[in-house]
Amino acid sequence: MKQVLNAIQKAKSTSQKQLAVLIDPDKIDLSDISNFIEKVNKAVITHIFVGGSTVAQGETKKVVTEIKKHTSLPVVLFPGDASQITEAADALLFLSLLSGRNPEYLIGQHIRAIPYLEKASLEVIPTGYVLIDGGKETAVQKVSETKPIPANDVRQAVHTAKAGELSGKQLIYLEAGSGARNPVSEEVIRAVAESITIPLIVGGGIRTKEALQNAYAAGADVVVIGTAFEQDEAFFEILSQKPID
Ligand code: 1GP
Repeated sequence: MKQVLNAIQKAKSTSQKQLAVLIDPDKIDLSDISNFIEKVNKAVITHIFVGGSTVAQGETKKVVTEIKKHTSLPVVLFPGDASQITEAADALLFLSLLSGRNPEYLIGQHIRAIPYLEKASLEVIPTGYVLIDGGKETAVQKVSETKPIPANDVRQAVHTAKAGELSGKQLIYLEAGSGARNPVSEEVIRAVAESITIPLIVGGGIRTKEALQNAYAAGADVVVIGTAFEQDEAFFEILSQKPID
């Protein structure tokens, strides 16, 4: 049963916008998780994504297990590599870095993931991951040794996302990179959203309610925010003041 994917597809079909908080296991203390998740539960958040570019072996499982003690929200792995896969989560974004030309992140890590997946009953969601230049070199770039699509190359972004859909991806994740100086532009989001029929996730550098609403208005179905919550937990309250349009 593809429960997490089905729920995202259903939300898209009824124009309900979704919001994921990204937790990087390397940046959160286990002892802070219950407090953090309490705020997540009160905010307008629909998913908890867990992952990072480089996470120590075993840390993701500990963090996911702790998160699950405090929430009923779906916990979705957003892993930088196969070693972050744990069946403690509900689903896995099985990411192919389509903007890059490094075979390790197009298929290599996927093959390495199989021994972990054979042991787990995780929902696996084929996801096309498209990195757009966010104005500074990001961890994804460094780790994957790939270049992002230039921020103004709308055509390349659209063609990459469309190729992902046609090759069977169930989601497209447009990413400016964690802590990006500039989020993905509304022009790129709009053009990509209009060219695909599968749900569109957008993340990287979104730090204000306005930027969040702009991403939704341009066609993002799910927005992912990590840094803004890490740096200022008051952001939860800002988002909770009024329902998201
Ligand atoms: C990173 O898209 C996510 O993969 C979230 O980015 O940390 O900049 O919010 P931020």
